[in-house]
Amino acid sequence: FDPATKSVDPATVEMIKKAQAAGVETIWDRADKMKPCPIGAEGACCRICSQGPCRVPPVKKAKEGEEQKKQAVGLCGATAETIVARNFARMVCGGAAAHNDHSRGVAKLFKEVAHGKAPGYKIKDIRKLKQLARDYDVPLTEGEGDDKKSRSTEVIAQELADKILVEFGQQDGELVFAAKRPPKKRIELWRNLGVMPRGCDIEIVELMHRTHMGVDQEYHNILKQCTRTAISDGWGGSMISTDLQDVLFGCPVPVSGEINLGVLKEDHVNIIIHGHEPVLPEMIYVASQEPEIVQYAQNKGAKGVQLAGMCCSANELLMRHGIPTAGNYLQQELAIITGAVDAMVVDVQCEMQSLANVAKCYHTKLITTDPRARIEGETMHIPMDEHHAIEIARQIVREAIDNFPNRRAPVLIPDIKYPTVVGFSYETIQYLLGGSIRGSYYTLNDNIIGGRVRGVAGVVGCNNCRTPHDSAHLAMTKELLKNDVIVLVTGCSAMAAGKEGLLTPEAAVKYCGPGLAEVCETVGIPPVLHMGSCVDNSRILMAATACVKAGGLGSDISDLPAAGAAPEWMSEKAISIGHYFVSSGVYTVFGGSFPTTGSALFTDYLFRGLEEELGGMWDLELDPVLAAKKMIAHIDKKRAALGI
Ligand code: BF8
Ligand code: SF4
Repeated sequence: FDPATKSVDPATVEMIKKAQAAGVETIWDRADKMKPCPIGAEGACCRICSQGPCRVPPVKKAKEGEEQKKQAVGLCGATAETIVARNFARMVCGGAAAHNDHSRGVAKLFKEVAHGKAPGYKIKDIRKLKQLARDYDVPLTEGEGDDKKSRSTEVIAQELADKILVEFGQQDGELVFAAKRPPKKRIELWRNLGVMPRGCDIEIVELMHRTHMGVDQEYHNILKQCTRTAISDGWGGSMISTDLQDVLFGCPVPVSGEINLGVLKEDHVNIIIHGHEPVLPEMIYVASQEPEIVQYAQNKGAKGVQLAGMCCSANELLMRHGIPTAGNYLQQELAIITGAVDAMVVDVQCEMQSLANVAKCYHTKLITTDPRARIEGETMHIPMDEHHAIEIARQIVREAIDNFPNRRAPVLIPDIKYPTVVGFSYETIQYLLGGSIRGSYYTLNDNIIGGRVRGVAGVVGCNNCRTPHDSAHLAMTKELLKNDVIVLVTGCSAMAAGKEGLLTPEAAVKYCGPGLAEVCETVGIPPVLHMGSCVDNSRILMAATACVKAGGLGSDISDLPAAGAAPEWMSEKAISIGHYFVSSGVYTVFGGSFPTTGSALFTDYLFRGLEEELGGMWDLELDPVLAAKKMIAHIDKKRAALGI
């Protein structure tokens, strides 16, 4: 195959060529050989019991004179609707479980830090800690009258940690953020529909149960529990991780950085931090800067230690420390193929098993760090333990340094990187907008009402090797900008934007319509705002809520001139995220393929039926520019309803 057809990113194309020349297999080689099963791709294959797999692909309408074929059902009688809905539900489960389990780890670390049992970590953002304490009804003061005094940070954090940890295993009641943070109307809607989540784990377990053989076999009812589960992700686990990570590691503020494989340095020890949880990477960052470590690297002939991120760990490190990003999901094998990576450190999620093989072709040490995620053929496993995190981090960095003299393949680092300005947390946007009338998001609303900004779009999610790498993110984002729609990005989409130079204030003049360009220039922001990793999609929920609360744009998220998209999605997490956006009232369009097309009825329910219930709905559009146009049409529909 021609590498130029696989990506619009020149650094990626250059490295695929290098891989081909060296005979190293990458995901694109495998994709060429393996075509997806068409029945499975539509969600129309049930394999949840051993009487199957039962395949129930849609039947074509008979031509005149032909006999109409009957739609197949599973051996147990399960209809296409039930089978497709169950498969969709289990994707929501997988995605929500990934986020909520990540979150649990952060909450447990937070408790250890609060008790002073995790050396090296500390509570960095006291303001945000206090905000959380207010949400969870943890008092900030004690005593009465003249005896009233502030409680210590530690005491507040200890009580807060216990209250948050309870939410993971909570059996009934309501998740605090879901019941307190969204607009009032949304909270009432969820309560009336019976989809307010009770806890972070219970919704996933119940949905797994209900999609077991012979349980819930009515697709509306299955979807209802999907909604509850997805909300427990977006307004539960994901939001808890974002907030606690900010408390522990600092709430992001604007910071500049660089992105693409060109951030690797031939004369430095290069360490790629790949995965999702910032807990250990924060310590690796500290260790890599220690004078003894730098000296150790120099003793081995390197000029220093270069950390670079990959996937969502990259977003976490870039947003908080300006550590450069090597690339997004589809670039993970390619980073090793540069021949310059001395260690790739992985934890959980989105790590290809093929990394072990690629690493073997080079000198790279593939170091797994999470007992939940081992990779056959890994070079070594150094398990994270928050009580000894700094020592573990030092050990990892030393392993990389020790490996520097072992480089053997010719090193080729593409000379391609782009500057970025990132760090747009919900709080930072509020600060930058700065207006004092009715809360500062009113400044944004004012620009939307005045028409300079037509609307807001979230463009998020993965890369997918079935779509030319980054192409859909970029085509969609540029179409939105041209039409004065401001774009919020996270995950691999944010990195695609960064590599194209869209995360710079200069991009405003180059890509935006006149209204949006003027607003960005006045405020001094890029037209595409990097809000973080995939758990940080919760920041987008908070920004949307702030727009509603600032006034002038209706009374619920579903009233906003806003839309969401994941044009290159691939993971179950993306489905859970998509569904919590839909459940929060957002029109959400995916690209590539959609895993429910095996049932026209169920798909129609997701794409049209849900609008009436939730105010948000799903869509599928393969052409990213057309998808952007659909988002703009939705934005215009909402503007018309608001009379603006
Ligand atoms: O959580 S966008 S490919 S890296 S799943 Fe994975 Fe998708 Fe990238 Fe981050 Ni999110
Ligand atoms: Fe087939 Fe029903 Fe078993 Fe699914 S649950 S595999 S449809 S018999």
